[in-house]
Amino acid sequence: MSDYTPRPEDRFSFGIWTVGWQAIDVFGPGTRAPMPAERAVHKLAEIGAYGVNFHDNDVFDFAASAAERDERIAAFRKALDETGLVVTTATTNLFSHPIFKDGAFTANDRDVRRFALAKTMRNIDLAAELGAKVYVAWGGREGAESGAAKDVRAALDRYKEAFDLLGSYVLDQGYDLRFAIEPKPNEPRGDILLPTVGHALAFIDELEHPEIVGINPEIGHEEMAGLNYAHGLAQALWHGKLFHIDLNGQNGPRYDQDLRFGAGNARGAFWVVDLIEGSDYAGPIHFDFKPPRTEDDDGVWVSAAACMRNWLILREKVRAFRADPEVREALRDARVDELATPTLEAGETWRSVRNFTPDIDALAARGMAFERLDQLALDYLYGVR
Ligand SMILES: [Mn+2]
Repeated sequence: MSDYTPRPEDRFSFGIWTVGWQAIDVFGPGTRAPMPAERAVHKLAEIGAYGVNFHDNDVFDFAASAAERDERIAAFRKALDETGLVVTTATTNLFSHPIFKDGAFTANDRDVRRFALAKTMRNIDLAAELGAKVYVAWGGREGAESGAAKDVRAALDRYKEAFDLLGSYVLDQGYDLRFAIEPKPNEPRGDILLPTVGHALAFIDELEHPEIVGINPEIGHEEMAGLNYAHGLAQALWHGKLFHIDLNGQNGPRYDQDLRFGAGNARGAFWVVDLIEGSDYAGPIHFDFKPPRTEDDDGVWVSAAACMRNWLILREKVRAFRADPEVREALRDARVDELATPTLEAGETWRSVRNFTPDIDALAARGMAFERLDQLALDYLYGVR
């Protein structure tokens, strides 16, 4: 029997808001009691997590007085000290309060934008103090439901202005902190700005401090747009921009399901683990899921533990897949390694291939043997190999 016990070296982390979600949705009130951040920290430590990620308002209320804020942060910090859990990541809630109904950094109202920057800088101070290395920016309210209401090019100017300012702030303060933009196509806004990995990567190139801005792709968000999450991760790695990951489960293009990791698109999850295992990604293995509304407190911890368990199960499977001699042979037959060979020899130019004529009929007739390779992966995933 395999051992799927999570260990600190697995670097599993959870958002405080995931297990703390009261399951309030658009059709009804919460089904679970509010959970103070310190309880989430203690319970996450019990089930084997290594780190946590928090929004400012996961720890203290939006309307908290200075004294209440200090008291809530002290309780959070005490729980971190007692458990040894690491704060890997932090972020700002720029979406719940009605002031952010038209967005934060790209709200038409200038005072809202200025307040959003202030709120973010205050929480960056706390993030740095608690040792976070990544600061996530999910712009869920940055967008529109209608055409004329949002000048998208002006909104992108303001979005850039915000990241340029926040980048300067982090550098001026000497914080060891990098930003990770989290793309999402829609929900809560009808259309969100920076909707996919590709949009975000192109945006980062336009910033003043692009070296400290990367991305935080989420499985559900990419799959809502019908995209291949593992391919998005691979491109982010190729650009040197995979600063963080948000793992969960999703069943194709529909509302954001936030299922536990490994539920939803299981085949996609297999390739995600395979990619990360074979990469130099060294950040947290972070879960951003929501225990379904059907679950009580026990169910919350069952689903959180299952995120880690499913990662470890899939990790065992992808390692066995990669070590299998028959897989290695199938990879060769599929000529996967040949893609790593540059198309031109050293010293060759376009002149070398301008008149290149291969045996066209032979190449056209040659099978690629991809199905055998893919079935070997499915045999591992389905547990028969
Ligand atoms: Mn989500």
